[in-house]
Amino acid sequence: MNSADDRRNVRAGHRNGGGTVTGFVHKGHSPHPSLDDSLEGEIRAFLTDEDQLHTYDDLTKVNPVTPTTVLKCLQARYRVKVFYTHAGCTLVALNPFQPIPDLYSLDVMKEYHCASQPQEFKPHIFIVAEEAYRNVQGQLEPVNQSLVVSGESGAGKTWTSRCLMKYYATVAASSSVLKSQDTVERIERRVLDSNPIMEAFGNACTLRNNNSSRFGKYIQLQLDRCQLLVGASVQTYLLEKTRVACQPANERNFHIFYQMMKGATDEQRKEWKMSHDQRFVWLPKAEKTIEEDCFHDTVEAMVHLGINAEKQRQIFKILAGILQLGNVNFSSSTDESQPCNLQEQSKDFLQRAAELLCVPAEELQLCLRVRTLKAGKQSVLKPCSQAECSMRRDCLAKVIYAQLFEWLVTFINNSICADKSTWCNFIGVLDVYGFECFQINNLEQLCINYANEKLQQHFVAHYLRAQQEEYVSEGLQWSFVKYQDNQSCLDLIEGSPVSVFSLLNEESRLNRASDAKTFKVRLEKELCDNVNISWDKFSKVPHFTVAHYAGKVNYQIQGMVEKNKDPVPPELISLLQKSENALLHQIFTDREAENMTSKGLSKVTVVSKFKNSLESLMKILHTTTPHYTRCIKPNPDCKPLTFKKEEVIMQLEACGIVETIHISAAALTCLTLVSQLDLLEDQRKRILSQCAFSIQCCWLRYQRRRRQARRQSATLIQAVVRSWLVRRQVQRWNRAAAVIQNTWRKWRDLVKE
Ligand code: AOV
Ligand code: MG
Repeated sequence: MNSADDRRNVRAGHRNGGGTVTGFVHKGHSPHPSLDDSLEGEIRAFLTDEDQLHTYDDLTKVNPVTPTTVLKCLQARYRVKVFYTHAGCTLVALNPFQPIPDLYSLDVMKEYHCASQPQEFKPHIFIVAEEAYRNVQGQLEPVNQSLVVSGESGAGKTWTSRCLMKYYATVAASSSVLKSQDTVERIERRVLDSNPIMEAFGNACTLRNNNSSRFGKYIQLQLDRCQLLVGASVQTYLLEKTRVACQPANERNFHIFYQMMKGATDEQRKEWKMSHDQRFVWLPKAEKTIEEDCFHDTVEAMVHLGINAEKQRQIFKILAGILQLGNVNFSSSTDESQPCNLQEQSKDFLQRAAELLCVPAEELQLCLRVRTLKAGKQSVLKPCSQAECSMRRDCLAKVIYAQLFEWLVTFINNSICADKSTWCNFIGVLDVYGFECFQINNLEQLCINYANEKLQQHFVAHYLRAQQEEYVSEGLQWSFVKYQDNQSCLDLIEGSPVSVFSLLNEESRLNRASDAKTFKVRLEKELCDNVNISWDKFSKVPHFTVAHYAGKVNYQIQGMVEKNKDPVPPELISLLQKSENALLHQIFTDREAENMTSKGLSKVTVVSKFKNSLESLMKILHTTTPHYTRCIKPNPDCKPLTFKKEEVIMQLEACGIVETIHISAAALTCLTLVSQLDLLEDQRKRILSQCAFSIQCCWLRYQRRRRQARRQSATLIQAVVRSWLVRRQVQRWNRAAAVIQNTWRKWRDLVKE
């Protein structure tokens, strides 16, 4: 809908009593010549009513719906510490950036859970939770539910999903059912305890968020026939493993390393070969975050999930080994036929790393410095350059960490997943890494932002498009609200035959040293027609810019192909398979690990694997009823209770909140109409005119012609709608609206006679 239409419709609604009819078509000339002026006036009127702004629980009630009015309303609510607001079918959650006492207490949970109409309570994440919980049972048959939490990095997705999990662990607790063995913790507890472990190993402090998730997570909470929580299963997506060996400036490694450094006992320190003042290259210092104080909690959670003391020892020794490995450096070799030597001060670190990883030090050193090339049945040893040695060292750390993470997720699943025969439905909670745009972005950000594009598409497809199409099929005259369809951006990234991913994969399969410039030339040549990609001709660094739904992001090409190949030299895997650390040995001898290398290259590229896993996720989401929560980050510096308008408006626009409100507002109007049919004549007239502008026009025309028939006809509408509703038990708003329109037609014909 263009802006003129938009305003016209808004006006029509306002003139007739304050409801919004935004979205309904007004055909014919406008009765008001200076629409712009009057709209301005209305906005002013709305905005001067500042005292009342915070009382709008649902943004669909804001009138007129414009980015400015929506923003004002959210700001007013934020000022009085109200952080949740409905936006039709979605919930907007503003991040307070400080703990709010009693907002998520047990009593509050109970209140929402026990209410007969929770949606009449103040907006809260628990309303969404409760709605999904009640929906699971379904009217005819049970329906799985998904809670999709989105928003940019630091907006509050992980926090929100934790709240959701706590809610279900409380209201759906199988309270009296204690597991047969006393030693086994209750299932709700174990499900919740998966969080601190996964956050310790998968979250890190970034420039955007001190506790930023560096992996995506979809957790399915399994419910039995009585709707009690009997288990859960976690699916994770692409851990940003490069962080282990390389942290962007002013960012940090994964929390677990800091937790170990801070929380270790003297005995553990001795075992891990780290002194109090030990400096590790891979543990950059940044502003202190509370996450590092949680070692005890992490260990406790491990115990609850059944990770015994011996396994824990093995895990921490592996992690300590990784840290030592980070301090190993190589000197450059003058003779190319000779491998680079270890720097003198690195010898101790290498020795310690080998001891902690339980592999022979000699062999570890050899693996890092010498490449084995297979030529037929013969092996040729080739010394590595200084850069190659460092790359192999980093690669070793990354592969160990990533496999350890996978092992943990599998372990958690084994510990919390219920037997298929015991559960029948699930509520899924999706928490992925939020949209990111840094100074330097690479394959990691491309994947993260691609995941967010996918989710946005799911939202658009599922809600905005479906809702509008339904209106049309119901016979409502509906002017399509323009929403941002991100299909073209997704085509650019993942489409076929040519896209960034397909070219990246081709380049990765060519077994040649990757060259950023060549790749850039190919991108430019093959994708020049796509409006979502651009290049700064004057930039010295090869890069490309993608126009995402949430903003433009510059991606640096250097290193992208290599990251996509993610090669693991087979010598490293063989070395780890020999480890005497039982856990390390185990995770590298299972089938998965064997698949990992083929002539030293991963068979499946990083983006292909990621694309496949996201597609399976989308398939699951499509089989469930989704509920959307949009987390908004009110300021870029994570400051408590600080609301920056520019920051918020950008996020509102990017995720299509205003369009969502427009569409929902129309449906809401119909609801009001139907539910208030018992009102007096003139009130009804007002509501009717709110329903659709077309109805209103007809009503006025009719009124002029035949005043006397009015009462009679209105009664007729009421009767027809009522009987229809009763007969078909229709509860859906848009159906009701369609009925009203049809009735109107009948009524009009009647009047003509
Ligand atoms: P994210 O998950 O959306 O970012 P988080 O959920 O980690 O963001 O939230 C960031 C921080 O905001 C948290 O660590 C809390 O300190 C604070 N916070 C969020 N929601 C609330 C709330 N409701 N009440 C109090 N504090 C809150 V990322 O994982 O970076 O995409 O990748
Ligand atoms: Mg997060």
